[in-house]
Amino acid sequence: MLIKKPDDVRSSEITPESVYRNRREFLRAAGFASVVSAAGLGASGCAEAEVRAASQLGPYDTDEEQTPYEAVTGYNNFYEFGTNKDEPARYAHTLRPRPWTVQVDGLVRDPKTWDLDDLLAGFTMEDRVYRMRCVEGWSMVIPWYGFAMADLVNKLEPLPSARYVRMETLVDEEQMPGQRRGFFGYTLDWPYVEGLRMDEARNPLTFMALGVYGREGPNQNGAPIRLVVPWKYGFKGVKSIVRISFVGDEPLNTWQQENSREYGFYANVNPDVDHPRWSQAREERIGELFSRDTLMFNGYAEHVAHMYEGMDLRQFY
Ligand SMILES: Nc1nc2c(c(=O)[nH]1)N[C@H]1C(S)=C(S)[C@@H](COP(=O)(O)O)O[C@H]1N2
Ligand SMILES: [Mo]
Repeated sequence: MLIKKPDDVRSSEITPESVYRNRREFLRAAGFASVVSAAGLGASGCAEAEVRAASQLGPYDTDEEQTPYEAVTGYNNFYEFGTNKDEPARYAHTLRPRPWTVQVDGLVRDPKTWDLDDLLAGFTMEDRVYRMRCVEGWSMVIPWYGFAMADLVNKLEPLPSARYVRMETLVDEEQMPGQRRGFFGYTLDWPYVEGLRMDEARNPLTFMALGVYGREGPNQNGAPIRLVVPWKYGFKGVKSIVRISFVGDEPLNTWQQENSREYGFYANVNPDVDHPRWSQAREERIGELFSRDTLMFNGYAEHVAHMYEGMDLRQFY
């Protein structure tokens, strides 16, 4: 699909840096509610970069209004840079997305450590506009830039005994200040880990994103490479991946390890199964005034429901 990249935008459409910075300060000071209203202003034509999709959506793209660039890149979860939504945008500049290596190991034909650019060689980059739903109850529509995870799986040739794929984020206190114990008061057990069943990893919707809005980066969205699984809650989308392991057993993910009563392996978006602290029936779409119903599998049931036939989704949450 076609996306108007920041490069192509007429200069009169672009927010001056100072206005942009002030908007950031404003978002930072006032938190979630103002992200919503600021995004609303953007949508109604306030001067800011109109980096939006043009026509020609592909078969997996949603035609819903895309969340403005500054909310996509200014309101993030990335605990390696702090637990507040504005902190990744403030601190992620210390991450160095190149040179970057990805260790590939486990049940795979050729276990080895790849330079990222060699790993990416031969893939065709594309844009995918997906609904994204965080378990905390907010959602966005994000135009991701990257390639199908199925292409990566095919290139790496897992053995038939591989039933799951496990992915890890970088551990480096120097690049990721949130990993310093006590720096932000609260830390996870690093590295951040996520996993998928092999059929989920090969599903045509599953995407490896290098960036958003038609280009690589920015760091706070998981540069240089992160997972995107639009029918699962946001936390499945492990960022800044340095290791991909093909394994036989279901991997324990970070949030399961943190609190297995609240977070499971599957994490499929399901309005009928509530998180112990948050109802999942409705969601706040960033940029909209009124909440909306959350859809089964985040609206992607036609592409993914068959993978879970016969499974009790209350048990496998
Ligand atoms: N390494 C790492 N990956 C992560 C997280 C994190 O804290 N660390 N947060 C997750 C959560 S909870 C969400 S909602 C998404 C947010 O992605 P975005 O900031 O690009 O919208 O990233 C996921 N990936
Ligand atoms: Mo999330």
